[in-house]
Amino acid sequence: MDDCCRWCQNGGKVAYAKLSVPMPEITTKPRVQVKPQVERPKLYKVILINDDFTPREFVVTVLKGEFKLSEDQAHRVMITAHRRGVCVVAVFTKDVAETKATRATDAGKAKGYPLMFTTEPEE
Ligand code: TYC
Repeated sequence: MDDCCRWCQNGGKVAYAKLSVPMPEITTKPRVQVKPQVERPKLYKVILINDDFTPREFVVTVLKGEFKLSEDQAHRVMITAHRRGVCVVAVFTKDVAETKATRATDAGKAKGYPLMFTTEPEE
């Protein structure tokens, strides 16, 4: 007859404790909506502004060079700005829009023209 220990009174039998107790399965629902890991970058419009001095052909050349528009697309954008005062050229991420607007404006400045491109966030 084996004694378990001097504190046990189990009639001489050794008592073995179960060592691993199974955990109850608990599922929890997140209290707040999980934010998606990737987000679409905010887009910015590059806007061409009309003036009375820059030659039409120069505006078309800048639009083709900086924004990769075809002759036809560049002419349409130029004539829209000429008639209405402004025209959206294209949309890009913030950095790209600002860089292109600055480069295109500087191209006019280098020739002494007041040609102007600005950027604004899309709705
Ligand atoms: N209005 C200019 C002209 O008549 C041409 C022009 C068009 C200039 C569009 C700027 O964004 C512009 N020579």
